[in-house]
Amino acid sequence: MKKLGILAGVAGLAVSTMLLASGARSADDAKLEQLKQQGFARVAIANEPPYTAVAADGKVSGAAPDVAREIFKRLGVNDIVASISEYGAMIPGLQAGRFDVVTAGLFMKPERCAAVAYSEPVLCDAEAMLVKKGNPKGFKSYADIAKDSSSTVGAPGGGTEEKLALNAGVPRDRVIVVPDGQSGLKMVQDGRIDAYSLPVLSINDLVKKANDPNLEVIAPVQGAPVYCDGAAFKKGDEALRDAYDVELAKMKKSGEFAKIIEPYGFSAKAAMSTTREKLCAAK
Ligand code: 6CS
Repeated sequence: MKKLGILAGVAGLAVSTMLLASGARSADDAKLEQLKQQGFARVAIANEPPYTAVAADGKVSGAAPDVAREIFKRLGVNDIVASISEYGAMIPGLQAGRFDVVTAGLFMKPERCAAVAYSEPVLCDAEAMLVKKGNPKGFKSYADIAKDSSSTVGAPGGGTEEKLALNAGVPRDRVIVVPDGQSGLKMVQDGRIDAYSLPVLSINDLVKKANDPNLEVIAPVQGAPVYCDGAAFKKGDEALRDAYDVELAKMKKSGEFAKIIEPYGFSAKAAMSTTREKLCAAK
């Protein structure tokens, strides 16, 4: 997997300036033209299957990058180059120009919708918790964890589950930031945290691969909404986002969208039954 240095950023800037001088219709068109010249779009991912995955040989897959790769191809951008990022660092990285787009299952929520330009919905999922077999502390919700002063829950830094646990009243020192799925799984197995929370499909993927009879999945987490992500573009790149949405809508209509995401366990119907407007307005 290639990481991009300052050079790519500087080259991108030079290309944009040249294209604007060449009469590209607007700065927005220049962005798509810049990506076409660059030959790839720099995407932020988390490496959390089935949303995003990086194989040992660096090959990037997962429902979010696969949809993005196909759409960018249709826009004339031949490939995507992925960088792994913590969820909490994705939006700052996008705003700093380190990525061209976040395609990682970054769920739409009002505060994120205010910070980026989301595409229409792509991947929807409920929340889950991984616990020891038998769910010894009887967790059904984040509030249950809050009520038990000896309990801890692990979640991604800057992620939705961390926010949900804190908002449910779990004190900061009992919400443990966990860098990735494998670490979260091990921490539950070793009893270092009482629960590890990720979206349902991510937890199910971890449990399937762990093949450990001493684990149990609580899904859905009571009181937690079903979220949907979208591709997240930098504010100012709305024309690129709109071009992306045109292709996404065509793929949803033709069935090609379902063909990409449903083998990963996602529902095309769920994404097609809601909109960015509704998700960004959700309380
Ligand atoms: O959007 C988020 O914050 C969450 N999305 C996924 C796919 N995994 C965990 C993360 O917290």
